[in-house]
Amino acid sequence: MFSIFPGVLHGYPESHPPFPAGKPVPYPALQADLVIDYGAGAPFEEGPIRISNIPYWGKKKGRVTEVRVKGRRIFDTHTAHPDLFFISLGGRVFYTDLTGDGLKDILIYTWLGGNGLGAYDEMADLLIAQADGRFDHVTFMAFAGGPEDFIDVNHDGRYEMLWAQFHIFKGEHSYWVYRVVEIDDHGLQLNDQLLPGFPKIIWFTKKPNDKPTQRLTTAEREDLIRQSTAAWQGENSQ
Ligand SMILES: [Ca+2]
Repeated sequence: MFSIFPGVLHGYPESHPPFPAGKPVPYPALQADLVIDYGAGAPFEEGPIRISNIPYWGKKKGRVTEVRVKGRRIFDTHTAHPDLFFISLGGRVFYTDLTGDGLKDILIYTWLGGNGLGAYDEMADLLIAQADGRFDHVTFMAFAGGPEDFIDVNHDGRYEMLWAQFHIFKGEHSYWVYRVVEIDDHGLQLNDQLLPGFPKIIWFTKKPNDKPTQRLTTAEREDLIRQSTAAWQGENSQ
């Protein structure tokens, strides 16, 4: 899990979690193998799949995560995000079945730098395995993303993602906004109805807090959720 303080790397904010703090999350949690870790150079291979981190050519900074299937490059982070790559310091890759079809998917987090909280903004690329051996690619922004963000909220063997976002609202107070994202065979979509109590909005305080805020009026809450939805639609390609 993640804390807003430097040193711990991933997951939703441990200090402001969307579930009661200090207790197990009450839903099946994703088990995911970390097969590439930031600067690590060793490639991962399984069957026809090869995943590697290689230095960003022409620059001293940054690494490219590359995925090949039967030797053919099907994805690399530099081509997928050329405008962002000058600030990237590489990524982490998890190899796991998110959709419950028995085929392992590839989840790539590329670090884009802190956001002022001493925290981590990341570009996430999800390659969803298809029965014919291809992968469908979707992109989303993650705040300190990691496997902890994935739980099976409706116990159907297919994981959902808790999407965490940090909003400064009306220039006064800051809030964590948690949304539920459904993962189907080809992409991602917001579906808060899957989990009672979501969207969940938690006031950012200096001390840990897991309680949904009571500070917002209904109109303010709806406004904040609209901003969150716009951010999801603006930052994600499918
Ligand atoms: Ca599910």
